[in-house]
Amino acid sequence: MTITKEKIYHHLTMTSRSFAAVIQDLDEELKDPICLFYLILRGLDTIEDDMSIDLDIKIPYLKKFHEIIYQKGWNFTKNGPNEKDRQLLVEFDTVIDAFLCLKPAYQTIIADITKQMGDGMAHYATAGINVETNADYDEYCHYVAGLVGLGLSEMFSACGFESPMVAKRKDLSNSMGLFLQKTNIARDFLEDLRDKRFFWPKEIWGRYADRMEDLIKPENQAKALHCLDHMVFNAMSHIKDVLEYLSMIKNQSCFKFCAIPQVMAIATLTLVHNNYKIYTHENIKIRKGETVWLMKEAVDIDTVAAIFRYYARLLNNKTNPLDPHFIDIGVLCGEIEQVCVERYPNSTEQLARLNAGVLGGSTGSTLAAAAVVAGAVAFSSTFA
Ligand code: D9A
Repeated sequence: MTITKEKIYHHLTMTSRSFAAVIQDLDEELKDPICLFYLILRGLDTIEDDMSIDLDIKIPYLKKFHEIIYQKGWNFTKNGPNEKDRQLLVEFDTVIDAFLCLKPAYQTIIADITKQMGDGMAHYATAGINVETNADYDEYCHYVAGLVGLGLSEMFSACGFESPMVAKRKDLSNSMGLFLQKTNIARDFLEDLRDKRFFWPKEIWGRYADRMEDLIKPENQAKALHCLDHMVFNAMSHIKDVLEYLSMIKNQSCFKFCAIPQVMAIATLTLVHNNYKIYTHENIKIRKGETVWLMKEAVDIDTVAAIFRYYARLLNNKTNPLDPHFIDIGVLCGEIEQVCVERYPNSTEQLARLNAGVLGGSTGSTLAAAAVVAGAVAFSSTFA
């Protein structure tokens, strides 16, 4: 048994860097179930992702994955040699052994979400990922990310750490996934374009270009930035739900587990906003020091609300006044500020502390201060 466990956490650290540490900080009751949920979803993803596997082979695996996780000894060697998490599937029998040791209640939640996600992926693999409208975009993100939020919420409520209301508010759980996924989709435009994966909805990019590929042409720079800011605006629509979800989470380890990815997302979205590098460079990431600062601060709802206010202000200041969504983004940022002041009044005091720390460099976050400078530079360049 302990041998299986070592293997599991080895796979976890191999597949994700910072998120592995966040999972390992969870209370004992949820650590293994959530680690295995993560690895199983990662396995499913690794089959879906691999364009070297023929569809007639791939689709049955996607549809049956929720049964495969109960089959002792199963593994998968059909991934191409360059697939990043190939080894996880080669040794998937170790994941299955550990999954079968979980309490049945957790097994059921994981299998149920895996079934729904596998069906969704099979559908998009067959029909092609054709994201026309904003509703299509929300639907796609629901299958690949919103369902994860739903499953985790069910686990939180099932173990009694959180109220049954957390599992009941599926709308809010869904938004937790959509905010993360949409931030990544905005950030990863170039990488996804290179891999011929088109996630941006035509309802948005169609206003700025005839073909999505045209966005990277230098002569279309202004339109491309307007389009990017529209994608940022679309992602921001989930922030109020995210804050409401986080305000329901009472268990300290669950709170940090949920809050850290969300504060990383708002920091990333702020970096992406009005940033032409999205179209010229892959791997746009927030600085390591900023990540460390966020992981340290995201401890309670008042501080998290302060972090959202902090980034909403930075983000708002980065909008080009000539951008078609200048006012829309301003209104959303104002609403975030308003909701926080109303529901989390102590966030004002936390915000003052964060600002003092960043400017004084006293939180050991000189890199966060650098982010302020970068924001100011980006702001001034909007007028250049
Ligand atoms: C999550 Cl079990 C994810 N996804 C994430 C990571 O956070 C969410 C995949 C599997 C699981 C959980 C997550 C965390 C906490 C609460 C959540 C939640 O809902 C209530 O999911 C919504 O991104 C992937 C999806 C977005 C598709 C769901 C965070 C993560 N961060 C990466 C950072 C990066 O740059 O990708 O994985 C990392 O640290 O490697």
